[in-house]
Amino acid sequence: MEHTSLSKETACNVITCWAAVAWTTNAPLPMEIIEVDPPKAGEVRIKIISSGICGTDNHILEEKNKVPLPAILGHEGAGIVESIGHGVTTVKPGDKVLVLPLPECRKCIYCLHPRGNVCEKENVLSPTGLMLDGTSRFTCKGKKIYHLYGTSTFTEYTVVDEISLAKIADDAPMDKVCVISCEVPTGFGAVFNTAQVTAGSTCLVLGLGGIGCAIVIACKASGASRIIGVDINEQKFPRARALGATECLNPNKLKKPVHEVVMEMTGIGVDFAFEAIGLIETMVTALKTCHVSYGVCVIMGVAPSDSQLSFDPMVLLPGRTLKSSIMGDYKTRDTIPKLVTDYMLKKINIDSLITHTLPFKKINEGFEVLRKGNCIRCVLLF
Ligand code: PAD
Ligand code: ZN
Repeated sequence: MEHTSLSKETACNVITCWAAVAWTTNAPLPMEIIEVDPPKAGEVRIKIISSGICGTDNHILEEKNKVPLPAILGHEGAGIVESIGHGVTTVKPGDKVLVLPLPECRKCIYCLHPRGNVCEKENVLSPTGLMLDGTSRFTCKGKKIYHLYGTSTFTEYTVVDEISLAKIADDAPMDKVCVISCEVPTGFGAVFNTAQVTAGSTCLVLGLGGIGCAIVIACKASGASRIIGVDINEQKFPRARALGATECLNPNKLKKPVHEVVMEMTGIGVDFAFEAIGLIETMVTALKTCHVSYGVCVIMGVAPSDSQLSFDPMVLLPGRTLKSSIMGDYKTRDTIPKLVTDYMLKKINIDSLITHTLPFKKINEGFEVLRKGNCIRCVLLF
């Protein structure tokens, strides 16, 4: 038998449950009854307990980033293992887990490289929306529904490959730790791993949403003496200031372009600039705002599908560095459980990154408050 499990009532059976199905873009997500197949070999079925709404989910719904549809979105989730497929060894039913939008197979050349974190098993640049065996575990109204980045958390139950899961501590607070699936490692890793921000440095953070605010926290923890935050939505400023931003700018209220204003404010440009919006114009702004000789620009924002980044190469020639990373350069399965433990030991604070919680069925309200409100991260509770 291919499927083995300890959860006797539901294991081996198709589960019928509620999910928010993205049939199309630029429309609210309808709640639908879906069927979730049992996990096949190497797969795990999870009952989702909480899920964050990430800017990337919003980009997909606003059609900026293309993925196969209809799909169940959401990639930042905490849950409990309901059943496991044949050969799964690292988790068992009842375990608390985080889903990982970037898997770690620990066998491919990327995973075995000391710095590699983009496992070759997941095609991050062109997502298939399917499990590793090339099929889907979701159906709705007789139609196949795609997965998202091997995760899909806007559903009461999901199925993921074992390599896209991290077992976390049994006493982890499940209403909070979902943001350690994506928001926290992306922002913290951008600062600690990708940029390696130094004490006393000046940092610029473009975009003060979930990722930008996680970057602000990590810049402060690294000892940055000046952290300039930029956002067109001033409702984001109070939280960013509370987390460590020393100044906040609204580009729409400036008489000059942001890079000129920051050059004047600093005299020489910033040591580190982070783009956490996902627009090519602000990526170029981040690059031009760095110190001409030793400035480091890190792009975290996901640019619209098929867009092209263009700038005068002389901007780089004197020595500026342009970098980028996914999930903060962390090896996900190895590091994310440690971030959960660090949080539980109060070594890192993630509570201030969660500004809103809503019941799962109010997911569309969550997207609204992310788009227009003072939301840093909205966590859906199931
Ligand atoms: P978010 O929607 O919470 O934050 C984006 C912020 O940018 C909001 O506060 C907006 O008001 C602000 N903004 C929008 N346009 C502008 C503008 N023109 N100038 C200044 N500010 C603006 O999203 P998020 O923080 O969850 O995600 C931010 C980006 O990071 C987004 O592109 C997302 O796709 C990307 C991301 N990358 C990774 C990765 O691993 N690299 C992981 C997760 C998210
Ligand atoms: Zn994300």
